[in-house]
Amino acid sequence: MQIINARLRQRPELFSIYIDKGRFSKIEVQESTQVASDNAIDAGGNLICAPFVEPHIHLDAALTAGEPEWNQSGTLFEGIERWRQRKPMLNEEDIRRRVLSTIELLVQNGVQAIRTHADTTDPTLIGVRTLCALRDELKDKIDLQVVAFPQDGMLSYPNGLKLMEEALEIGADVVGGIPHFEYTRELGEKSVKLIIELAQKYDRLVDVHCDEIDDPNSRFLEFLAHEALLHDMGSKVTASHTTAMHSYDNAYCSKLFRLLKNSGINFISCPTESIHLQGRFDTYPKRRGVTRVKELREANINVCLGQDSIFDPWYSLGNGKLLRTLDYAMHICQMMGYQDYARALDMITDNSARTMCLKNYGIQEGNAANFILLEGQDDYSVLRKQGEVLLSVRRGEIIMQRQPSQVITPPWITQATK
Ligand code: 17E
Ligand code: FE2
Repeated sequence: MQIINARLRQRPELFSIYIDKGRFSKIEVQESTQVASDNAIDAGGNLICAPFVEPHIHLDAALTAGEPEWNQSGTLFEGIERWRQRKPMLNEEDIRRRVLSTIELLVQNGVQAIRTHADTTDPTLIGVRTLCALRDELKDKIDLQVVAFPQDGMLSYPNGLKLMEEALEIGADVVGGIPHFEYTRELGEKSVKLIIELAQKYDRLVDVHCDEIDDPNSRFLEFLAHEALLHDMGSKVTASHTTAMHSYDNAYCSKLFRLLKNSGINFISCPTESIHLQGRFDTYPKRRGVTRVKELREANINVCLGQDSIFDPWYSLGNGKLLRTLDYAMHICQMMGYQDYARALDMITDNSARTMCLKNYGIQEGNAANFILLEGQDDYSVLRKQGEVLLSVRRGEIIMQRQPSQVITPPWITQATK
């Protein structure tokens, strides 16, 4: 396979990209625009980019909004309650159908790697079983990581710890947790210690729903980061959401950032989800409840973005488009400075790949030939246009292709802009 007239991020030139046996074999600068031929894909001057990565989504709950009841208050806590009502109705067929249509939506929008949470606070563990089975079945098509996630609490749900361990025996890739939702602070801290112990015992990654609340006193993040530092496993540990950080005192935050940096842990923010679920107990002024993405980036701490939900008890919109999630983040976290545009796409590509510890990721000779083609000739135009993903190639094979949309405008404007 050969791609011609391609642009790469942060490079003004046109490139030809050659693929052999599923790998990038040669990437070279073109002297001028090449004429399209039958055996090459013409990128038309558009941007070739590493595939989008979805590092945080709950596929087990996707497409269940309103079943059996709608989340009326819009809070995280009512979402958990509505999901608790839905859980007894789960079965393999139901989960497979919803997960596969959500993955299809993600693939249509340029995603090639997904980290999904699977609720372990269900005595049947049907979500964990089904998602681990799908991960294995789809392993040549998409990278799927499964987080064993104790939605109702690892230590506050009957047999929660035993179920977590069973999920790891079944084969979940990542140990999850929800310390801010455990009944007490002590249980929350104890749960974090256990998460780290389990990750070491089973040699797994860690991704904790951490301080997903507007309470400025929810400080499990410092505990998690310290544990990661102590055991020298920061690169394998992720703190998701950390929305309480929005409400932390600035002086505390300044001290906290030193630990965060030293620990080397990763962060995932889900800006569309958090702007919707948080701030619900405020009147006005109303907090945004999104973690300090801009400040984390400025401190050179790895931070990436996820969608969290697609039509589930917590969030009833969502369309699989990470460019939309990124657009929200740039608005909510006020990241529209000149330098921000150059680095924005990192938050749905490279940074997420690093969080998931993906190997072989990126457009580089020798790496697996995984990439997408975006509408726009550079980062800035892609971000501003919010265009479609035109092509997705995995190991040298096309897995998704879209015709660019054509718009017909009236002659008075066509002539005026000539
Ligand atoms: N569960 C949770 O604890 N938090 C969330 N944001 C979602 C599920 C979607
Ligand atoms: Fe989540």
